[in-house]
This record gives sequence, C-alpha cells and structure tokens, in this order.
Amino acid sequence: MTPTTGAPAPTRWWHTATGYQIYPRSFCDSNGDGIGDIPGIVSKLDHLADLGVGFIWLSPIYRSPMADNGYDISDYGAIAPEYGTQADFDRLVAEARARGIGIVMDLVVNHTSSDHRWFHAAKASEDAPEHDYYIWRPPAAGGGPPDDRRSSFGGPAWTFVPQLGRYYLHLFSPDQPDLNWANPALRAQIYAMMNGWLDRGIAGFRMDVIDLIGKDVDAGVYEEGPHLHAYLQEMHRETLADRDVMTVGESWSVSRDTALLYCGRDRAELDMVFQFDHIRQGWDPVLGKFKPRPFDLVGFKKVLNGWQAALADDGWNSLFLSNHDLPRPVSRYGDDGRHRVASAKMLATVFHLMKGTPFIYQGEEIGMTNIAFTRLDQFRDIETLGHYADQSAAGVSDADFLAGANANGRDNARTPMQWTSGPRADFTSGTPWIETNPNHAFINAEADRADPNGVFAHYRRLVHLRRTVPVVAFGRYRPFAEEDPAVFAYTRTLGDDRMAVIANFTDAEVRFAVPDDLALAGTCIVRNRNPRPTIADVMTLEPYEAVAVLQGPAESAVSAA
Ligand code: TEU
Ligand code: CA
Repeated sequence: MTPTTGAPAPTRWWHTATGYQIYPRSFCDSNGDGIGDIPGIVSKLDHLADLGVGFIWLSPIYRSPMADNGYDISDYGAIAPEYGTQADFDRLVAEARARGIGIVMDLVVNHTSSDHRWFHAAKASEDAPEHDYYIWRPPAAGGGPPDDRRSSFGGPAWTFVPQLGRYYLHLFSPDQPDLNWANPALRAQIYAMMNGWLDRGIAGFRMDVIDLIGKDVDAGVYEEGPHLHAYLQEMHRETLADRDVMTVGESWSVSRDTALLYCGRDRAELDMVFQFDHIRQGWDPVLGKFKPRPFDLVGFKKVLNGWQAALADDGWNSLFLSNHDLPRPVSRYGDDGRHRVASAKMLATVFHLMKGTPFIYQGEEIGMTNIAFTRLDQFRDIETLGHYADQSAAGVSDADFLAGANANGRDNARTPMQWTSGPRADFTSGTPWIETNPNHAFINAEADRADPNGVFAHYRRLVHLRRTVPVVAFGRYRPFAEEDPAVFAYTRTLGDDRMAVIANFTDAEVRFAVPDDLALAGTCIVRNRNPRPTIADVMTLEPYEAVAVLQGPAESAVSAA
C-alpha cells in the first residue's frame, strides 16, 4: 500500500454527502400528462430531505425532442416544456437548498440533438461556422461509411447527408450527432453555458460519457482519446475553478490505471468518475449487456476491492449499483421475491459503507424491482429497440432477446416511482409514459416508510452514518475473504476506530470462518437481521444477512442498530 505523502487531503462537502439520482420523466407528474416534471420533484423534496441526501443528480431537463429521454439536447439554455419553466427550475434550486440539498445537473456535451440549431446550421452549409461543431468525414475510398464503428444503440455510427456528400459521426443514435471538441469556438460556447447554470446556484455537474470528448477519429481512438485531459483541464479553468461544486464524470472506459488522470487531487479536472467495471463484469464479453452472465461474487469483489485500493490515497470513488441505464440491484444482485427487503438492505450496506460517495437511484431506497415485460412493444428505449433490430437481423429469437432485455435493458428500471398503492402508484393522475410496475400494490414509498424495518429506514441510517461517523466517510479500506464465493467482508479504519462489514450475498445460510483481523467487539451499527455486537471465530450468516460493527471511540456517538 502506498503511504500518503504530503499534506492531508482537504475535506469537501461531498465527501460526507450521499447523492440521489432523479430520472425526471419517471419521478412525479404534477399535471396529469403522464410525464414526471419539476413541480412534481419539488413536491417530493421532503421525501429526500428525510432520507438525508446532500445532493440530487438530475438527469437532463433541457429542451429536447426526447429521442433518448433528454440525452439529446436541442437547447442547453432552456428547460424542456414538458418538465416545466425556468421559474420552476429556480424554485427547485431554492427549495432544495432550503433543505440542505444541492442540485447537480446532467451535462451532455459529447453530442447534441440533431434538432439543435447548431446542427441545423451545420447541415445547411459547409461554410457555416457551426459546420465544424460536428464531426464530418467523406465516404471511404470504396464508398460507404468512413470506418466500421458501430453506434452504442445499434447500427453504424455514421450517417450520410446527401446534400453535403459527407457522413457525420454519432456514437449514439443518428439523432445524437457528436460534437467536435477540437473546435475552440464550440468549447467556448459550452463553457459559457456551464457558467450560466453554475451562476444560477447549482451544486455541480454529472458529465455524460465524458471519456468520449477527446476522441481522435482519424486515429480510430474514440474512448479516452488523446485530447481528453487537456479539454477537462481547460473546462476546469474556465468554469469550475474557485467554485465549491462537485463533478462526476461518467466513463465506460476508465480503468484503475487511468482513473487518477481524471480525479487525482492535483489534476484540476474532475472530483470523481462513475466507472462500470463491476457492472460489465456481469455481461457476456462478446455479446454484451443483452446476454448477462451469472453473478460471480469473487470477480465482483476483485473489481470493487481493486477500485478501493486504486483510489485509497488520491482521487475519490463513486459508489453505485444502479442508475437509469442499469437493472434494479435487488433484481440483478439480490432476490426480488422472498428476500427482497433483506437483500436490498444487504446491498445498500455493502456499498454505503465503502469509501467514496454513494449514489441512490430513485426507488432504490424503497427496494423497487425490475418490471418484467412480456412483449417487445412494452419497451420504449431507443437502445433496446436499436439492438433488437441488430440482433433479430443476426438471428436472435424474440424470446431470447426479450429475456436479455428484461434482465439488462434500461426501461425495466425506468418505470414510474412507486409512491403509494393507489392507481398508477400515484405517480400520475393520467396515463404514464411507460407502464407502472403492478407490484406497487405492496412496494411503495408510503408503505415502506411506515415500516420501522423498511428499506427506507435502512438507507436513512446509512446516509446518516456517513455524515456523522468519520470512519464511514474516511476510514482506510481493507478487504477480507477475497476468494469466498458467498461473503463480502471488509474493514474500515480511522485512528482508533474500526468498523467491520460482513455480508452474505446468497439466499442460503452460510458458515463463515472469520479471519483474525476481521473479528472485533463493539456496537452493532447496521444490520438487517439480528444484532451482533461481536464478530468472532465462526458466524452462521442468515440468507442475505449484512452486519456492521464499530469498535472504538466513535461508538459513544452512535446508537446501536
Ligand atoms: O450512457 C452512456 C452509455 O454508453 C450507455 O449507452 C450505456 O452504454 C448503456 O446504457 C449501458 O447500459 C449515457 C447516459 O447515461 C445514457 O442514458 C444515454 O443514453 C447515453 O449516455 C447517451 O447520452
Ligand atoms: Ca407532467
């Protein structure tokens, strides 16, 4: 382990905060059009204040044709009319701030919508200054697209514009043309836009696919391209420096070897990255997400333990299992039937007690599950529909595709937030844009919050511990039982405080021989089964049992769970 050199890292507000992701379309609809909106979010802020979160990451709310539910922006300065007005947004920022919650905006600047005025100008004439805001190439020598890169949503990554005789690049759908970051005028426009939002009092940015902005198309380098870090440093200088905000960059290509280039303390780029090694570890290496692999705890731990080690002394981890692109954790990694509540709490315990900033995706805090669709026409997502076209052309049967899409598609976790057992879960008084999970009859915020042993109460405790117990936020991480196929175990240490976390990832009882340095006696601060103030010798863990024990001076400040 590398010893810390130099001065200790300064403490920032987001080191002890927990984030909460809102997918606006599916959170709360205030006007009955079936689409969640900003007034709906404002009406639910007390739910979040009660949970104790420090900031909300708001998926995009800018004006957009919604081909990809807002990840296709047509005006960075405007609020989507279906989500509300500028006044609604300012009210959200103010009302959240009054509850100690910051608003983190989604910054989608790898691409715009094809309906952005820049793209209209770019397409109209090669002489327009905006033409060079996008990435154009002539057809390949023998005709056809410049290279055989595929779009993330199926089909080629290049679309031909006949009147120009050229192709434009879109790493996502044709409705999402990639911006040309090599153009300095474009970069200046983006920084001005960011400053505009920052000046309105937001708490930071989550940056969509930020690893893609530095690409060198002619060299065939798309991920983590040669210009990435120069752009991020320039962006920091022009927008973030001297502001006390939080930034987290989404990167599907970042590795433990490159992470500190984005979030090292002295880099002046980002505060954190969202990395996906632990997620992709469960995908088929060739066929990808629509062909999930059986869950392998040993591999999963290796990845997560490796990230804890890589960012132990510099940088900072983000901690998450779920977002609007991923399946519900309780369905993917736990048991969404009989052991739903216990496994939801177990997963939360393991993630929230690691070192880093945890993110809760809406509904996770009440143990929402994936919906199971039975027909392809129930899906709305551009990614799922695009891959369906590709895979059925490749001979994959509808039944197989449906199984893969239910397991790992994005819509299954985008169903409306389940507020009550009432009609349409009280998400809307109208017809929701995507079906409500029928299990809202028994899985809903009202019922869960009324239960002192509910999932919400468990999350609230974890969020509170991070704020109040320094070893939870800052303690050094040490993994145990790395080869154990059933148990996730680690300690955290800070000064004389030690915390042990032990979790059974299976639906069976497990006999666990406790390694020496993991055993301790103190206060049981988190549990989902019986209290265990002592961890010694051999434990028989119940299905999905999770327990955290604290030993040391901090015990006096914490009540037993
Ligand atoms: O996602 C990045 C991305 O690459 C996804 O397509 C991802 O590979 C896939 O969903 C895996 O499940 C971001 C946003 O989070 C996503 O919602 C957008 O669709 C995408 O960028 C384009 O902006
Ligand atoms: Ca609405």
